[in-house]
Amino acid sequence: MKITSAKVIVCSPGRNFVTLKIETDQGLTGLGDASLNGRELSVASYLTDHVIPCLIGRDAHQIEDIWQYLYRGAYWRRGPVTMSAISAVDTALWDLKAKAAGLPLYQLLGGASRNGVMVYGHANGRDIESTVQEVLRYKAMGYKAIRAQSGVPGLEKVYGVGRGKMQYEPAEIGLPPEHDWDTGKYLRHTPKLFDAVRSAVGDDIHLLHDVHHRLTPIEAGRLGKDLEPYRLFWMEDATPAENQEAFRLIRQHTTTPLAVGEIFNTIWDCKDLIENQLIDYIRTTVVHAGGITHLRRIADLASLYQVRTGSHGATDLSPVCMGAALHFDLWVPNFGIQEYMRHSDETDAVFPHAYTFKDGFMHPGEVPGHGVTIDEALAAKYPYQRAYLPVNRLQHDGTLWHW
Ligand code: GCO
Ligand code: MG
Repeated sequence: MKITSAKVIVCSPGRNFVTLKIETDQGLTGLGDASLNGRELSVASYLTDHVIPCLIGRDAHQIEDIWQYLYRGAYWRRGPVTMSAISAVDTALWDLKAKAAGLPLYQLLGGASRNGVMVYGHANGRDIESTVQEVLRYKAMGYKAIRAQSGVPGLEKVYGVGRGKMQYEPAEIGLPPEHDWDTGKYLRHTPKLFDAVRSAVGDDIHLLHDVHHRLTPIEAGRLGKDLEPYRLFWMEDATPAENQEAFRLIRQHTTTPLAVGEIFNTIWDCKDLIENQLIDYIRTTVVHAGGITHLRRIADLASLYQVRTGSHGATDLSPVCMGAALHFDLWVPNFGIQEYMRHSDETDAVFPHAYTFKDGFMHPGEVPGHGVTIDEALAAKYPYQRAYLPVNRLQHDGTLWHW
């Protein structure tokens, strides 16, 4: 099965997405997600200018060799732009191989290890009361696991508190908006939030929280300790992870489970975290961590240390990534949970898909491939719009902080 052509489709049905479409001499096409929030055009250019010319004429079945060719062969390794591009190629090739076999992708990985994929949804509110109401609304929709984020008194905007009801979308059209941050206010508020949420929702629902890289290791240790009575499923991105050793300090202070990895793009970003058992969940995902081929390697390393998967699944990852991730999740032995932030109706219309949600679980469907397609004519009606994630500054003196 020879690759005859490939192209990049950039569209913005409510937000920007980059999609790679590969065509073969057998008439089959494969799709891969290459979306990188706020840096979309760099990945599009990397693919169009540097990757696609090297793909033409290759055997689409040689997924591993093409992966190594694009990773080792580039000489320059890793990084989100490169790895998102490699991910898109890898996802499209797995889609093609599964279509050629006439099987849903999870069957090629080794078949289903479970009946469905437990997902967590996002409940967020401006204050504790409205967040509690949102958590109850998600519970009523059937979710077994819910992430809770709330506005913090004295801060104008806080990560996780969205505009829409079902879609949290932090990127804004234009240049990066600026948010303010105060660690003390956040640390005083968050245990109160979970006290209220846990007593309203009962013991049977898994609760999650995203710190979004804002704390130092010792502050994260303190928050983890303060949240222990509420039995969180995980505390996410408690501190920036460039220094993997930083997590040792958090671990020494709390039994709240730790999740990290949505901005990682290779196994090297999480190797020490996993081998030293400093985390409980690894959040690397298909689109940013080298596709199915590389994610499988990360999950296998993690399985040696009882670290489970918890793939990133925000709305800035397209339905193509979501579909591929669900096939991966259905198979991967050390599955933990999958994030599921629903896409807007416009996005869903551009990317028809086979995956479904029922009672807190998702299933990728039985369509050959990963089960997600693109309506190119509709996509063309939504041209790219420049948009950026916010930046954060400390409230008391304006120092640029982690967003
Ligand atoms: C999450 C993430 C997202 C990111 C977003 C950035 O846990 O879902 O933290 O909300 O902020 O994906 O592009
Ligand atoms: Mg996160």
